[in-house]
Amino acid sequence: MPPYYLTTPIYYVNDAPHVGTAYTTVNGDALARWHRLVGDDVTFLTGTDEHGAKIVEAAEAHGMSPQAWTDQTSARFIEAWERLDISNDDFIRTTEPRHYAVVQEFLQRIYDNGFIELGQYTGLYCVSCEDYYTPDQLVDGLCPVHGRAVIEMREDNYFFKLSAFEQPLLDYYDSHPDFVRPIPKRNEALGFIRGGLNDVSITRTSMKWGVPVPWDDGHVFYVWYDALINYLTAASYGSDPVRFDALWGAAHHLIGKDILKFHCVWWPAMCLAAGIAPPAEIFVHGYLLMEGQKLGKTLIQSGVVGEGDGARSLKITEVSPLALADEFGVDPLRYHLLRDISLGSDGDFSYEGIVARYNADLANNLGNLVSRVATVVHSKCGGVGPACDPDAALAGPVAEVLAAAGAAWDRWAPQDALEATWRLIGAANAELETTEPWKMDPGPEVESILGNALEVLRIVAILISPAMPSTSAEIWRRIGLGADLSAVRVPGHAAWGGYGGGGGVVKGDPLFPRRKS
Ligand code: ME8
Repeated sequence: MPPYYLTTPIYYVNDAPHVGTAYTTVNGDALARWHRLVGDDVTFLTGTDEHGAKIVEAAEAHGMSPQAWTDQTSARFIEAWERLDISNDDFIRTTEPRHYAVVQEFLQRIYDNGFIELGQYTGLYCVSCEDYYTPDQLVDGLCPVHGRAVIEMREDNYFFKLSAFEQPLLDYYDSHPDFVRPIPKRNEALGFIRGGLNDVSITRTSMKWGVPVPWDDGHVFYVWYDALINYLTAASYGSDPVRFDALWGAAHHLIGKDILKFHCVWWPAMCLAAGIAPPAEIFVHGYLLMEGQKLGKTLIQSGVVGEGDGARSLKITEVSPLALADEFGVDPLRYHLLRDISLGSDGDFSYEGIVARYNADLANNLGNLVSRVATVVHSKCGGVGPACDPDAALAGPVAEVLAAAGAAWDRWAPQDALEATWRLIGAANAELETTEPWKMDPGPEVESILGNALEVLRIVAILISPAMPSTSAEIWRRIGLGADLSAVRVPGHAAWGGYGGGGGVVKGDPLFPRRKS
C-alpha cells in the first residue's frame, strides 16, 4: 500500500474551532478517506499550535496559565473533530515533549549547517499575526490583517538566512511543477520569492512560552518556526528513519491561503537548509467569506452564535461548526463544506446556502432515491432486494461517474467529485420516473428496475463515503449489505454488477427531512 501523508494546519488555541478551521479539516478528512478507499496507507494529521504571544494573551485574558489554557482549548478541537467525524490518525500538540525534541534537533541541524546567525531585530509586530510588518505595510498605522495596533519590538534574535535560498527555491519550484497547487497560488509563492527574500528572525528573548533554543538558553523559537516542524514530529523525524522516509516522501499539506508564505517559501527553505527534501505537495485553498452576512433568527436560536443580535454582521470566526452540526446534522454540514465551494477559490458562506443545498441535493435527490426504492422494494418484492442486471443501461453512466469522481479527488476537487456522484443519483431518479415501477405488477421487469436502482445506491454509498461517512453506512445497511464498508475499495468494488440481491431492504425514516428555512 503506497503511503499518503496528509496534514492540515495546526490551529491556534487562542480561540475555539470555527467554521473556517472546520472547512479545512473536513476537506482534509474527505481527501484522507478517499485515499484510504483507493487503498493508500494514509496517515492523516491535524493538531494545535500552542506557543507564542497570542496564546499567552488569550490565557491572560481568561485568567489562566498558558498551559492550563492550551490544555482546555486543545481539548475543544479534539472534541469538535470527533463530533464532525474527522478520521485523523494523529493529533499533535506543539507543547508535547515529542515535538520539543524534534524542533530542537531540526533547528540545531540548520544552525550546524551555518544557516542560523545572531543579529538584532527592531520591528513592528502584530501579536495576532505573530509576524513583523514594515511601516508601509500597515493600513492607517494598524495591522493590515487584524486592524489592531502593532507594537515596536527590539531584541537580540537568531536569524534564519532565508536570503541564501532565493535561487535554490526558484530551482526547486522549477524542477517540481506540482509542488504548490493550484497554479495561481504557485504563482503567488513564486512572486514572493522573486520579490527578494530577507533573513527572518526566528527566536525571541522577550517571551518564555516557546521551545527553548538548544544552543542558547534565554531564547525560545518564534512560534512559526516551531509550528511548521509539527509535520516532521508526527512523521517520526529523528526517531524512526524508516517511517520518516516513507511518510516524508508522501507528505501533502493542505492549508488556507493566509499561510501561503510560511508554507510555500519559509518551509521548503528550512527543509533545504536542514538537508531534507521539502514536502511532496502543498495545496492552498481559498477562504470562506461572510461579508456583510446578517444572521437570521433561526441561526441565533440554534446557538450558532453564542451571543449578539441579529442585526450585527458576523465574522466567520464567530460561527461554530458544532452548532451548525446540531442544526443540520454532521453529514449535511460536511457535504455543504465540500460541495459548495471549489477548493482553491474563495466562496460565500451563508445559512441560506446550506439550506438550499440541503433541500436540493440531500432531501430531494439522495434522500428521495433511498426512500422511494425501499418503498417499492417492499410493495413489489416483499422487502427483498432483487439482483441488478449486469447489462443495464445505467452501467455506462456509472463507469463515467466513477472515472470523473476519482480524477476529481486526485486533483483536490471534492466539489467536482460530488457533483459527478449527484449526476448518477439524478440519472437513477430519472430512470424511476420514466419506468414508474410503482405502477407495475410484481415480476421480472420490476425486479430488474429495482435491482438496478439498488446497485446505483450501493455505488453511491461508496462514492459518498469520504464526504458523508454516516449516511454512506446507513444506505449500505438499508439496502441489506450490513453496516461495514471498511473493506470496500475503489475502483474494484464500485464497478457495476456488485449488487447480488437477496438481502432485506430496510424502510426507514427520511434520511434528510425537507427543511423550510
Ligand atoms: O494560522 N476560510 O492557525 P489558525 C477557510 N497556527 N479556511 C479558514 C478560514 C476561512 N475563513 N479561517 C481559517 C494558523 N481557516 C497557524 C498555522 S501550521 C504549521 C500553523 C483555516 O488557527 C485555514 O486552513 O489561524 C487557515 O490556513 C487556518 O484555518 C488558519 O488557522
